[in-house]
Amino acid sequence: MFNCEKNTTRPFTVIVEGNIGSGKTTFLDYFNQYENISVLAEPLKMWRNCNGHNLLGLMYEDPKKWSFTFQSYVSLTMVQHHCHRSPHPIKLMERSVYSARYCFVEKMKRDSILSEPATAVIDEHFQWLINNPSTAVDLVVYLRTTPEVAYERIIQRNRKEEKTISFDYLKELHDIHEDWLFYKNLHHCPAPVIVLNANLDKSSIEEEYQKCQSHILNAIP
Ligand code: DCP
Repeated sequence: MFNCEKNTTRPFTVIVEGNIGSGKTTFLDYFNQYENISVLAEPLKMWRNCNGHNLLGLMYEDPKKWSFTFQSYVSLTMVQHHCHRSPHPIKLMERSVYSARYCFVEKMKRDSILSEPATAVIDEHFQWLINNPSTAVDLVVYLRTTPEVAYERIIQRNRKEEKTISFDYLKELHDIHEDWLFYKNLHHCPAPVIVLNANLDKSSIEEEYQKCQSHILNAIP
């Protein structure tokens, strides 16, 4: 068993989930204003530069060749965040080992992008991880968008690696997020889920955030 928080009290841990382009970064930026919250944004920088290699870019360029490498690295960086010793009583994480397996690896498995043996290795690793206390979470915030809105945002932000993302890919990833966190008929939810309407634009989204703000801020007396 590994337990990175050994001898410390585990912070109230919130994972922020939602399709690509659903607004996770904006959500985290908003909660950054609170002094008692540690905000851990996704380690995109690391994914774009693992000892000089842009693994995110490689994964989109040649998914069959690089998806296993990329998802292995995603898993490592997510575990690092799960294990992060928060100086604050509340920790907010962008994504988790759960969405890596239940959404992205799931999609790659369905599309035969990942071979059965590669998926078997990922699954053994994942099962071991989630049986350890460090990956426990207390709340899931699901930023729910339509795939149309998420797609439009991806086009607008124009990340060079993401140019090959098709609407169909995003729609299927959306359906997987929905089945996992909204309909709850795919895999298990690691904690209670709060669903927010993340289709709203920046001018009105903060009002929507209020729906989960007290759950998060009042989690620790
Ligand atoms: N990604 C992936 N596999 C994962 C996690 C992410 O292939 N296990 C990819 C999908 C995106 C990029 O990494 O190309 C970042 O996706 P996220 O949805 O995690 O983050 P965003 O930057 O899209 O978040 P948002 O726009 O909601 O702020």
